[in-house]
Formats: sequence, C-alpha cells, structure tokens
Amino acid sequence: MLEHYMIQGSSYASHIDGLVWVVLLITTFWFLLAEGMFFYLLWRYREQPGKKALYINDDLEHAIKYKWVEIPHRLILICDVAVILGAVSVWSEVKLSMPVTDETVRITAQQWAWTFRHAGADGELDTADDIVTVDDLHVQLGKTYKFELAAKDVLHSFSVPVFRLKQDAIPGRVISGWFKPTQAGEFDVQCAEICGIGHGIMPARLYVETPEAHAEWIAHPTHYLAYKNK
Ligand SMILES: [Cu+2]
Repeated sequence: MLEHYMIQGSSYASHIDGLVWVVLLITTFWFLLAEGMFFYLLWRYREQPGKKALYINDDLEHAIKYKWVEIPHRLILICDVAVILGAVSVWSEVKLSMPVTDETVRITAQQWAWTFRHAGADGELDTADDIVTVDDLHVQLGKTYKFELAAKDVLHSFSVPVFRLKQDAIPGRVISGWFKPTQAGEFDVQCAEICGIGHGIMPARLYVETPEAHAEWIAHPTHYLAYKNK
C-alpha cells in the first residue's frame, strides 16, 4: 500500500514533507551543479597533444580561490542556515510543544504487540468505559490527541507513516507526544526499532474515523478487543 505513504494524514505531516523537499531540492541543486562542473572540466581539459599538465597546489591566486571556493562555500552556508531554521521550527512544533489536546490515548509496546487504551465515551482515561485493544488504534478525525507511550520490555518505536510520526518507546519511561489526524481511513502502524525476533511482525492498524463512525465504534468496539468495562 505504497500510496498510503504519500497521504499526509496529520496536521504536521505537510510541514515535515516540506522540510524533506527543501533538503532534497537544495542537495539536488548543488549535487548536479558540482558534478556537472566536475565532468565538464574533465572533458574540457582532457589530454590534448602538445599541452602539458599543470601542477596546481594550494597556492591559488586569491581571485580564483574566491570564485571557486569561497563563494560556493558561503552560498551553501546560507542553505544550511535555512535548513536548520526549518528543522528547528518543525521539531519544536512536533516534538517540543504540546497543544491543547482533546483526548489522551495510552500506547504500550511489548514483544511483539501494541496495546492501546482508548478513553471511551466519557473522553477520560482510567475510567470504567476505557476500551483496551491490541494492535488496533481508533481515533477520531480532527481531534487532537495526546499519547503516552511506554514499553514493557525493550526499546520499540511507534511509527505511523501517514502521520509522519515516529517516537521511540523506552522501558521505564512514559513519553508524551501528540497528533491530530486529518484524513479518514485505515493506515499502517509499525514498530520501527529492532526489538527481537518478532520485530517484523509487530505492526498495528490505525483507524481514523469520522465523528459518527468513531461514536459507533465506541458504542460497539470491535477488532481484537482486549476488554471493556473493566
Ligand atoms: Cu517492537
């Protein structure tokens, strides 16, 4: 389902993609320019009868050095600063800030399954109507979720490609983060940290549902239901 990976399914997915595009365009531009110049010079100054090769050391004329080394160097530094500013701004939005959230979902990773504790009808965790599932995460389109990610045994990584979200789960720690789904549908979740022999069979499904469909699921939860009303 490769086309799923093109879907920008969260509020910040397009910001992360934008950053990747900026890096790709900048590096492609400089790569093509540098390689183009390299091959042009190879061709232009190839062996020619009667012409002796010059030995050139670091003692270049200042003007040549400025033109070929310092100008590109400064231009690339400007590109670096642009990438760093973009990266810091996206990192701070996705990882360092916690917006006002509507609901919390608790995610527990273990060898080799994901357990999701959903708030249920009251929107509150740790109450009687929580819905606990294994390998199925149900969220409502447009709601902002806080997640609390834990690992029972070893390192795992909660990866949701359509959200452009990836977060390590570390034993002994509860790591908070957030996401806001913006596309309804059924998507992949995959453990993205080698966590033992069953690592490759540690996927889960993400269901992003319209408010009506989500309310319907809360009323009649299906899919690997672990327990309800407990
Ligand atoms: Cu894992």
